Order: sequence, then structure tokens, then C-alpha cells
Amino acid sequence: MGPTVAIIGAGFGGLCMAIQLHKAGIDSYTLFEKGDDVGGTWRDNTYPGAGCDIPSHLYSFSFERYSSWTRRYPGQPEILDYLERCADKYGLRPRIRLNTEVVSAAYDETLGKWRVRTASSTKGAAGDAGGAGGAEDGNGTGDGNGGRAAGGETEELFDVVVSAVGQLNRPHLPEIPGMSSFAGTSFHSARWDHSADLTGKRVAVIGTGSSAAQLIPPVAEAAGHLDVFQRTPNWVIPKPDAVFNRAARAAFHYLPFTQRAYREWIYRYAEGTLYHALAGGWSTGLLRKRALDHLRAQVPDPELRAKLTPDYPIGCKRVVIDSAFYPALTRRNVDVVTDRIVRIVPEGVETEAGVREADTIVYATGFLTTEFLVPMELAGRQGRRLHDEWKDGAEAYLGIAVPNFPNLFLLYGPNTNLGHNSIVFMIECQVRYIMGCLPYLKERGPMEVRPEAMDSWRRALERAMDDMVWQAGCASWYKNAAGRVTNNWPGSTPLYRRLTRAPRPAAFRFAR
Ligand code: N01
Repeated sequence: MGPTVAIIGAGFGGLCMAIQLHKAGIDSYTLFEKGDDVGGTWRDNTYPGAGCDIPSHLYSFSFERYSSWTRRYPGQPEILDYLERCADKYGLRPRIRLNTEVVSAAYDETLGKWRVRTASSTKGAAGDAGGAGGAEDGNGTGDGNGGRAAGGETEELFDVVVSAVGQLNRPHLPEIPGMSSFAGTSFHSARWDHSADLTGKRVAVIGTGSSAAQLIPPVAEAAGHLDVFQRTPNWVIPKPDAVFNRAARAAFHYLPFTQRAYREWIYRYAEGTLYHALAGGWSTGLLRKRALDHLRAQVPDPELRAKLTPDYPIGCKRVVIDSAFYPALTRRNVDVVTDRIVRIVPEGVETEAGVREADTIVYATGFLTTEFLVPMELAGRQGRRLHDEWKDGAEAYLGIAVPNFPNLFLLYGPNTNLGHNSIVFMIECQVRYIMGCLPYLKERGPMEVRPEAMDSWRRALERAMDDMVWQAGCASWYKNAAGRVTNNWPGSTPLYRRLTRAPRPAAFRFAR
């Protein structure tokens, strides 16, 4: 009998953790999922055109290669299908509790265990409301708090808690006056309202990040007229998508080395070209040139091109990887609006230059990214609240462990996001590390990272951050209100793999 493990969230992270526990013969885990199925972000984001701008073979588990990917860059349905297959193949379903939200977890020092409280969540896949219409000035829907049953909480004891809630799970609605006065339909990109028929309608899309870039082409095609409200232009590089023909798929299937070699090649390519650019290195100029060439090739109109040309260092915000976005913006039924939005009115969006009428407003305005593990309440030793410990910004040793919170492990935690490679790689590193901790737990009891280890980790991160492009020159979802980069990993992925190869006992305090 292994330790009892509570895993929170059934996306890539939670499923990976469950699979590795299962493979190790530890079936004493429970995977809590507040939505009504597995898949995490790939269950929530169903907007038209949703997909991944990281190649399929890299954006999947290294231990669960899938030879049937239909294209180089997978669409959302295909990724969701992959994750569902993984859950089925490894027999995880009986241990997954759907529609069950972890409300709080408190460490009981006497027992050396976590008291995990759950409540049944009631609405929809994402566990919260869908539309933006009822949200007055951005404070209402999409904060991940909805859907919790009143009362009816259950408490269970676990040795270990693994949070796998991700960084991009809570939609951000902007604070624009008058949002609830809008007479049409409105919703966030991650809570797509599939009952809204956009055919021939006047549509407004607010935001031009990666989600907007993916949904704008199909929306532009369906809509009568589309206004794209751009506050800041993004750097965009091409996405060389391609369908895998039968020969390629047969090669991946029957000659596994071809799949391994392909995966290794794209991994090294992403690492080599993009990481050095983010670190202000030799490839910055090349990447910038590639983006500007892409813009020039796809947008002939110099006035529109000027609007779309960023004036901050490339990589400072997440680079958009897309080849259909710019052509959609050049369509005759699409306007790129750069006038500042003043308010939402019943007829549409009012800017400094006047009202733009709309039947539907899509808020492609990103996520609440720097408030990690919200809205859960976690309490460690002496009842210390995790959110108090993190009041100046979330942080964790290796992005995984937090002082005073024994046997709590984080997947895709603070400072482990990438702007240049596959997050699945990072998750696998973290899961391997946590698996490496379990034998210590068995022999020496609950383990907790030492404050000194956290301090030296923080100093190393700060030193590495100095080189990175995210620090200055732009606002982004990578930074908290105080300007501290809480989300991104400033090193290379081979370095992270090395650092997380195995736990260093000297970095931890053990109960015995
Ligand atoms: O969100 P974003 P996203 N008024 O935060 C604008 C991942 N992802 O959902 O730049 C007007 O990037 C905001 O403007 P500005 C990926 O990591 C991956 O698109 O702040 N505009 C911006 O244009 C990505 O980075 C895939 O000035 C307002 C937009 O809204 C992350 O998810 C696919 C505003 C928000 O962009 C988030 O992407 C999709 C306001 N008040 C997403 N507030 C893959 O393919 C915000 N904006 C892997």
C-alpha cells in the first residue's frame, strides 16, 4: 500500500501524475476534477479554431506516443481525444471523481496528513457560468468560483496533495464599464457559447492573443462583419501546419524510431531557435526578421501593417504562432480597431472614435494567471495560508515545493511556464521528481522543503531572470501586479530536466 494521494485537476498534469502512480503500482490516489470530464484546458477551450501551436508529437506524453495524429499541429478535439484515451488506457476512470471541486486543504500536523475538503460542482464542463453578459464590469463570471454546491462539503485525509490545476484555468474578463448593459450575446473565449450562431452577424472580438488569433479566422468567415479590438499588437510567426498523410502515419506506427527521431528534432528545434531569443541571445534578430517577413508577406496594406507591428522586444509577450490570423485581418468584412475602448453600451462597443455596433462580443482577454491555486484555500503548518505566503507573488522550490507545506507538490507551478517549448515536457519532469520523493516519504515521513533551499532557488531565479526578455518593455500575463515574473521558467528545458532529475534530500526536512 502506497501513500494516499489527492490529485487536483484532470488535465495533462493530473493525468500524468495518475498514470505514473498507476505504473508504480500505487492505486491509492484520488483524482478530483471540478468539471464533468477529463481534459483540463482542452475540455474548457472549445472556441472555433481551437488547437495547439506546439507540434502534436511534442505536445503529448513521451511515454504514450500516439502514431495517429492527423496533422502536425493538433486541433482541440484531437488533443482532448488523446487525453481521454490515456485515462481509459491506464484504467484511471474509477479513481477520478468528476464534478468534485477541492475547496480547501489543511495540513494536520498531529496526523501528518492533509485534510482535503471537497464539494460537488454543479454547472458545465468548467464548473462556472458561461456568458459575460451578467458580469458587471468584469467581476462576475469566469472566476472559477461558480458551480460550487452550497454546503455539502466532504472531508477526507490524504498523505500527499498534488495540485495540477494549471496556470490558465480562470478566464479574465476586463473591467470595462457597462459590460452588463450589452443587449446582445457575450462570452469569454474559454467559455464559448455554442448556441450563439454568428452567421451573418456583427461580431466584436476583444483581444489579439493566441486564443483570438485562432478563433478570428473561422469567426471572420462566418460573420457578416467582424471588429477586432487590438490594444497591443502581438509578434506573430508562421505555423507550418501540415496533414500527416497515410505514409507518414504508417511510418510513425510501424517504425517507432521515426516518431522518436521526429519528436527529438522538433524539441531541439524549438529549444534552439526560441529559447535563445527569449534570453536575448543570438537568435533574437532572426526571430524578429521571421515575424516581420511573415507580416509583410501576409498583409500587403501598409496602413494595416503599421497597426500590426509591435514596438516591444519579441518574446516579451507570448509569441503568437499562426498562419491564418493575418489573412483573416485583411478580409473585407474585418476591421482592426485600435481606438481605445471606453465602455460597452447596449448596441456594442464604444471607443474614443464612436460606437461599433455588435450582436455578439467575444472576450478573448486571457486568464487570471498570477493568482496560483485560487480559489482553493490551502493551509500548511500552524495554519499558514498559502495565499498569505504568496502575497508578493507565487513561488515554489523548482516550481514544485513550498516551505511550511509538507507533502504538497505542484505541477505547472510558479515559474515553470514556457514561452518556447512544450509544457508537457515540464510536467513530465515534475511528475518524475514527485515520484522520486515517494520513497523518502515512506522511509522518513512527511517532507518539507527547507526555507534555505527556497531562498537559494529564489536568488538563482532572479539572476536568470535578468537576462530574459520578459522583464522590461511590455506588460504580459507572465508578471504579477508588482512586475515580478511569477509564471515563466527562465532557463532552458534541458537545465530544468537536470535540476528535477531526483530530489536532493539536503533540500528537505523530514519528520524522522
Ligand atoms: O490571452 P492573452 P489568450 N481591453 O492574455 C487583450 C495560451 N494559449 O487567451 O496585450 C482591451 O495572451 C490583451 O491586450 P494586451 C498561450 O500561452 C496557447 O489569447 O494586454 N484588450 C490581449 O490582446 C497564451 O499566451 C495556445 O494589451 C484587452 C488579449 O486580450 C495564453 O494561453 C492557444 C483588455 C489577451 O491575450 C493566453 O492566450 C491559445 C482590455 N481591458 C492560448 N484586457 C496554444 O496553441 C485584455 N486585453 C498552445
